[in-house]
Amino acid sequence: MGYTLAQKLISSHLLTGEMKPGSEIGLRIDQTLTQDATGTMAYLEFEAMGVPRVKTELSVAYIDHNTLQTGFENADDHLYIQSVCKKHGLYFSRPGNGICHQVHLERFGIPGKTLIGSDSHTPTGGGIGMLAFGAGGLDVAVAMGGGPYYITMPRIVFINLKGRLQPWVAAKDIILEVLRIMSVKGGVGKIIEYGGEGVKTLSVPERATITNMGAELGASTSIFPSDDITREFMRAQGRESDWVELQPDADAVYDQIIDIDLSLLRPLAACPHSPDNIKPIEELEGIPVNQISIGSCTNSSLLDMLKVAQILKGKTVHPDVSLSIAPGSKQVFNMLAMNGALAELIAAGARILESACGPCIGMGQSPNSKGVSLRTFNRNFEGRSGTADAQIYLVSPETAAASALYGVFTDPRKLGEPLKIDLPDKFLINDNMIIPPAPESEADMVEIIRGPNIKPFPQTTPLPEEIQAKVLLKVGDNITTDHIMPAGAKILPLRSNIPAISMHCFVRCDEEFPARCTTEEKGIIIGGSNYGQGSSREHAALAPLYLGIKAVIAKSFARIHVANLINAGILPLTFENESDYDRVSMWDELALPDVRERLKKGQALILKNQTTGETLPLSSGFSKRQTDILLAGGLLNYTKEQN
Ligand code: MIC
Ligand code: SF4
Repeated sequence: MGYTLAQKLISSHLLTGEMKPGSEIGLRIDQTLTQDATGTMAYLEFEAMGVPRVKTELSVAYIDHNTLQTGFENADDHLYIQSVCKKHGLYFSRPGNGICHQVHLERFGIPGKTLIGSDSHTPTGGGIGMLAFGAGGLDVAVAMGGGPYYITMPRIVFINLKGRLQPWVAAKDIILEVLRIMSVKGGVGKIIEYGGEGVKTLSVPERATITNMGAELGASTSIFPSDDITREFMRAQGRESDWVELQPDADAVYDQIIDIDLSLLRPLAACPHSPDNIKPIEELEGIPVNQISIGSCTNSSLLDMLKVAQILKGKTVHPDVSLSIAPGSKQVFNMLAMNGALAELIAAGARILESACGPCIGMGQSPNSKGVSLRTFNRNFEGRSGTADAQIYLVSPETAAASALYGVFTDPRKLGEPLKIDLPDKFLINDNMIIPPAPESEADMVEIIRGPNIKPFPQTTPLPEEIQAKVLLKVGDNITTDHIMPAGAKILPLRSNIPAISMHCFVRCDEEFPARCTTEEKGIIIGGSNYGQGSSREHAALAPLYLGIKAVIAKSFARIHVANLINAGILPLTFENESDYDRVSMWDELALPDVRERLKKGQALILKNQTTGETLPLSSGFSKRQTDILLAGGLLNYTKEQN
């Protein structure tokens, strides 16, 4: 029986475990990336491990999230990360150089290599055939130190693309269709592999839009084969020598096959407030639009920007619409400037933003009250834009640009003549905003610059014999990390300061939560299904840790978040019977008797609800390694114990 493409890459990087779905495997990691909002913590953790030089083939730190400098905090973080890179052997991508995933694809990604990044959209690299995972900062720190990255061996879904897209239908519409079919939970425990004749009709930036937004399926990662189109892209980036061909075996066996006929797709939108709430644009046509934002790691390639420029050329943005555009990288920005497309965007009235995440993470451009905002981004969770009652829709650049002209939801197909865009044979290559590390011989002389906002990683203690605590919060299904640890211009600058950022934990669901935790000193959170979907931010585990949360008991968890909870030493437990969720209420006094002993012996855990007198069975299903991490009180303690 042959291997699928993902299985091939897993097998060539397998350090521990068996490739049996559901069992834990450890992978050798070739490359890592971080961004600044998760990076400071990751590097504090890396420093705490005491490894002098990164042991990966390549590690890069990007500055793209916290580029709005309304105080000293973000700029201090940038300097801290820059000095860490210099000393410990990483490349540093300066603010202004672009969004991590876009720049990594352009300048560093290599087909067939493994990549983990402290950002959930790291699977963008799957667009050129990388096996790329989003991970918590601590997992990235361990990988930089040469340690394996552990995941549960996923099942493999094959998405068989047939035919070719009709004019005005985009790669974004393909991934929105996949989200419609599978939902935000549908990818959990799975790798999504794309193949079929239709793949040959998709360029690398289009493939990367699709793998990027696979994160919204909850998938472990997504991947495309590496073929002649990949080769052309690598050649145009001056990196053809890094290209290798990668295809699945002809007799590969998949766990699930989904057929999508590209020629039948229409322009789609993800409606508020979930990326899987999909409707065709035809059904939304005519709804007035207040704001449009084009950019983010999903849709900010040169191809996307050139499409938008062609649509806006010689026209003016509708008077009721504010249109902002952020090119994904300095390369894209510079090429737009050189070929005149930037002038067209400016002339049409677009508000040009720097090459960064910007509005996607609530760093500016929050919509007006109850505003309707169309965005080419990947997440439309409630409140993420910075405006609590805004209505955010996720659409293709074509739909965004067409709607910008008419001021209402507009099906781009009505714009007539198809767009014609040729990607260049050669991209503009100028890596002057990427700073290489100091030579190893000079590393000792480099001083780490630590601003006053940078506070150490919170202390953890080994798991006690028994946990007794009250329910301090009960939430429903699909809680995102944006609920748990909101981002945005006010809160993001506190990413290096866990005590301060903790005071914003869960405030979007319950303003009193941090104060309640401070008074009670310890507590338990009850969650519904898919708890912790979305971002890889480990702050969604570290803030609860700081606030004294000992366990989260939910119907089910999202992949990266559950790993972050374990790494922080917080027990992520699931109800054996989902309906038992209803048997626990806010303020109930709960106990996890003999939890340490039971975990150690691999026995089932039970939950005693002392308020109702009921005993409820729990499932945990931890691997031996995860158990040891929890017993030690988190991955840092565990790693120190191992050394
Ligand atoms: C996001 O899109 O939510 C982020 C901001 O890029 C996060 C990382 C973070 O919270 O810093 C992600 O997707 O992992
Ligand atoms: Fe940045 Fe948005 Fe991409 Fe996250 S999803 S990395 S915030 S552009």
